[in-house]
Amino acid sequence: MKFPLSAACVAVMLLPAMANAQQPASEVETDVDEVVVIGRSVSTSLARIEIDREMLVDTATALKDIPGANVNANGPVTGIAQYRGMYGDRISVVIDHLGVVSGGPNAMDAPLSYVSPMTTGEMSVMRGIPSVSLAPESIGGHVSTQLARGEFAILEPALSGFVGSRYSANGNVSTTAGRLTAANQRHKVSLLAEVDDGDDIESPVGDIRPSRLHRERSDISYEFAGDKSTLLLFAGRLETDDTGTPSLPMDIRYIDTDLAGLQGSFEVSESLSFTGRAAWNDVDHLMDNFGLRQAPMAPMYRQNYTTGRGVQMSVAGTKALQTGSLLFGVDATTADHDATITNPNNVLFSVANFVDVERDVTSAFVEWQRDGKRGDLEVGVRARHVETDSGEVGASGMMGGMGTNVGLLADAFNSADRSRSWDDVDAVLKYRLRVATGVEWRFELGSKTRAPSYQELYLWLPLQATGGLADGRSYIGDMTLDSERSNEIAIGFGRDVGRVAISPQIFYRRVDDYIQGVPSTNMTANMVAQMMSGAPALEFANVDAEIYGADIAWRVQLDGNWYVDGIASWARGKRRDVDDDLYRLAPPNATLGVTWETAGLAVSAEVVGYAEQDKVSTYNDEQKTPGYGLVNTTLVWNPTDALRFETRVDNLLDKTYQDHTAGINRANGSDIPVGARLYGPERTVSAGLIWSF
Ligand SMILES: [Cu+2]
Repeated sequence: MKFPLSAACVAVMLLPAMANAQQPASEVETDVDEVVVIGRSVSTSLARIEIDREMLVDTATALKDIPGANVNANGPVTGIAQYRGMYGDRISVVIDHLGVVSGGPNAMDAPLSYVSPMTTGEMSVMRGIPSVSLAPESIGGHVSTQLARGEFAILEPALSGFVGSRYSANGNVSTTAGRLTAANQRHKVSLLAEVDDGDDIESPVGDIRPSRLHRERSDISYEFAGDKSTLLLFAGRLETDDTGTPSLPMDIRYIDTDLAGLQGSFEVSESLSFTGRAAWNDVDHLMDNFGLRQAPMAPMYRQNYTTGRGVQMSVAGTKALQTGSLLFGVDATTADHDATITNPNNVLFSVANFVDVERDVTSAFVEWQRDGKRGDLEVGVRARHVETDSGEVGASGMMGGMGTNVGLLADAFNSADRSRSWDDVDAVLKYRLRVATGVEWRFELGSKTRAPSYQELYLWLPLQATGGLADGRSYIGDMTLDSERSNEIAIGFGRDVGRVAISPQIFYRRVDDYIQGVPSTNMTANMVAQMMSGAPALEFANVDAEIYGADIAWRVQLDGNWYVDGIASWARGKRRDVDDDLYRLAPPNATLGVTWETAGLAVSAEVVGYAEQDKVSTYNDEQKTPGYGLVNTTLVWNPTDALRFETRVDNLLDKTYQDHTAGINRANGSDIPVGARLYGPERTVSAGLIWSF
């Protein structure tokens, strides 16, 4: 791991090291070598990317450089993490070790939208099955990010930081950020700020409207590093304004989020230490279907004001054993959600979309890790209790039969018992066998669960508020849903000897009670959905599914300055109970890069190939997507230690292509027809300059 060497830093790094309790220290040290120059790394366990070095606007985009991972992008800064065929709420995403409560029922503020790229340090994805200690709910995968809050002083108190800006000609997209850190060896105060801005992006077939963006993110923090204890206090703010989400029925008018938290660690003795964490966030969000895209007729204007707020807390202990360690902990999260749809042209129209929705999670885990001479073992169990509830809903201002039917749906919802709870146990077993120096095998077994999301339970009126599915269909929830259970096996191989590093893995996930939409049998809901959207409703239901596939990262050092590297990912998802494919899986894809680097200069070219995605779901009429290949180039030049100059050309050959996971255009007035899959950006030249001090 690339930890700064100062004692203070080591002390501060206790925090992540303990949260990474998840991966024992020995594992980190002996992991297959990871050199992070531009983008990809080869790793058998934790695949990392240094986000602040990537020329990105949406941090989630970097997932495409991690084997098995991808992103469902509904707009320029709304990337939803996908890993091995699962996405959305199935993937745990943490910022500084804790989750964040999204305020948008369509994940317009997906967790990764809270980490602006230039002020984010590392993003890592746990390859394979996430350890139970990593997060309360992590059925599909675990993505960890950290804000880059600077370092403690090594000797004298000092000021440090950076200012930098990146600019892309396509859409005038800019990211500008700075950090100022005042620190001595024990105390550190850090200020971070980033502004991301852009107009509509151009594709070879025309402008993608609306794809403009504006996001401001700031964070102030204080850190203390003692001999036996550490403390971090932070407060931050995210303001996203007038940002397009063309794959969704509405666009972001604003997302205003306050975030705050504290984390501390304490070493009780040489062999026992504790970490405590708490974070709070509060989201105010407005979206509409008329402000940024071509507006519909006056009676069809819709805006949705939504809020989300919650607290996440955890206390965890690490006990060093003679050969290994024991981790244990408890955590609790609360999340509240409300959403109200109105029409500014009709004061009578109002839909209580979500009312006083609560989703609270408490859980406890134990994880035992044994470090053997040749083999390391990890056994973890987590028990989890999830409670949800919703207030009474209703709607007004709808005429005739529509009003009557909506009233019937509201009455049925309000008279049902809406208070639900689920008790589940997750278990993970991992074994790593070192065959020889730099060569290892990994065997992982997991049984992971997920209780339903609030949308899957409490969407009472057929709407597209589905956590960002963006399939254009209206859904209703089902308050009787069971938890999903995914029984999984993953087998991996790692070899890092001489010039060649390689880390292939294969996996199989058998998911019982997998939650997805099925045609609704609710006649009233179908009538309402037909009138509002022209198609009957889908209803969230427990079905059975399986996902299998393989992914690999590799790298070959050719000589002193040259290397080639790449990743490849393949995931296939099917229903087991009927003959259908799972929705919105990234097609098989591979990236091949060639890099030439010296001390101050690195030049890289890559070919990115995506196969056709013809394994599409019929239940929601998913469209197939043709395959494509792209060429991108990057140049990074450090004329001095303090200066970093970057330039990048994306889609060098100006190919016309469609990214399967970017979704379908839902916005009128774009150059891309409504109902057509969104096109990728045309040739895009970017440049950036960063000065560190
Ligand atoms: Cu929204």
